[in-house]
Amino acid sequence: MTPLTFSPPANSARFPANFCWGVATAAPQIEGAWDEDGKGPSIWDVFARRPGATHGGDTLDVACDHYRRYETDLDLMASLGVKHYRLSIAWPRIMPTGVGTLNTRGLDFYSRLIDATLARGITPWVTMFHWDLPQALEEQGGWPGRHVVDAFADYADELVKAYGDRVKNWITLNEVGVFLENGYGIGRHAPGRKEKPEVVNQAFHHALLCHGHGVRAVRAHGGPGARVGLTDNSRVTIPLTETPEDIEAAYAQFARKNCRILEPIYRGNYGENYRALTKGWLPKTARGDFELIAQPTDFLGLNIYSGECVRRGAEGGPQTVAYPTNFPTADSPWLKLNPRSLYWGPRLAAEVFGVKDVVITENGAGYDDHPPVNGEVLDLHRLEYVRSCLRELHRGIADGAPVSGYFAWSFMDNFEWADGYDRRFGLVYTDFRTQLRTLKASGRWYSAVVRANALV
Ligand code: PNW
Repeated sequence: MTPLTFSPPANSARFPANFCWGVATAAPQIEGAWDEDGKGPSIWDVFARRPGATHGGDTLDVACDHYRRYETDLDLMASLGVKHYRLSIAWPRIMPTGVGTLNTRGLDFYSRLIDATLARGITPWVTMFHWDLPQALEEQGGWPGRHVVDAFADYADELVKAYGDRVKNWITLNEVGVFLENGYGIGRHAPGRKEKPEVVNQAFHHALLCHGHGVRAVRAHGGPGARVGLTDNSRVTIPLTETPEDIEAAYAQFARKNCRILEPIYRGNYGENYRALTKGWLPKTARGDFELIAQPTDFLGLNIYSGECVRRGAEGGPQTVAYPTNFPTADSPWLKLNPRSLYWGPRLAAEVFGVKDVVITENGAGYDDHPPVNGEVLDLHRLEYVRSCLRELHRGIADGAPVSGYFAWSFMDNFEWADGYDRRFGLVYTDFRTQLRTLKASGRWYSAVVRANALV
């Protein structure tokens, strides 16, 4: 038999020209140097010290020591061929108590980091807030209090004034739903509070206002070509069967499940779904709130790891179908391995809320990888899952989903919040004792995908 020829990549696996391939991290998860150069404590610095708050009592004190090692970390990133890097700025480095005097040494650090990124031909995408609220603001009531909004407005102005000449891609807040539900609802994340739903929903309103101020700040000081969006962990509702009935059910359920964030941002009000959820209760608002919240943005960032399955129920309405308890997950039990979420997430955002440009700002898988053997970490589980996710993302783009970029979470293993250093999401393995970095099999594969602009 004549041998088959294979000339990768197949056309069916190509991504659009100019597709943005990147990697993502967040300041509190990688930087360490928690009290250096004038940085104030964040709610996570304080929370992690509470007995039992994190796995093994892990703290953010050292993390990946990226504050000192950023040059070599960026060298490694550049060697992968990645051209976009999503990073976050630690508010308590810029304003140690959340308000007032700027900390010059903190400002200088990010100035050097941004320059070092650009010097390697990598475009920075900067998240203004990735969960590390200055502890001083928490002591005045935290997110449920409206003072956070004024503080954030000043902070956002200062960031865009300081870096807007070099940073053109801004993300206001990361995953409002996760940091508020976990931090103020169930108490699993900082600051560890368990408040009534009304208090949590009021905090949501304040976070939306902060998003609005982030957009306002970018429009005011961002200069030519500046773009801004929110990053949301929208609940992705996957039609159990891709038939008209189940797809319709998935659309209805998507609108309901995401009504606290996407309704006010894309429709400028708390609508029917919101009132149904809160049984008519509405947050305290002030004049002008919705003008601020619903300002047009340039893209929606979606962090997609998983999704829930929806079908048309017996009564004709949408029904979420629970996963069986033995449905496959990553080592993070919440991460049900359902790659179809990457097909449906962008489509639903576009078709239900009219989003014109979606950027996948995080996707990945948390596993307890084994330490390197002969310099290799063979994380085939992560590689295969992320590959399946990209296959579905590609199918979505082919069907018209407006997706312009994808960031892998995460560049390197880091502080995984309540799971501490136990749970790894990196394309690069971090030895937290020696700070040695080892590129995993998934990282080598991802680099090939980025270089080919195609699935390989
Ligand atoms: C995101 N869930 O968090 C965060 O943006 C990252 O900082 C984090 O490291 C990463 O995903 C991995 O966890 C999430 O329970 C935390 O569905 C929890 C959930 C989703 C995202």
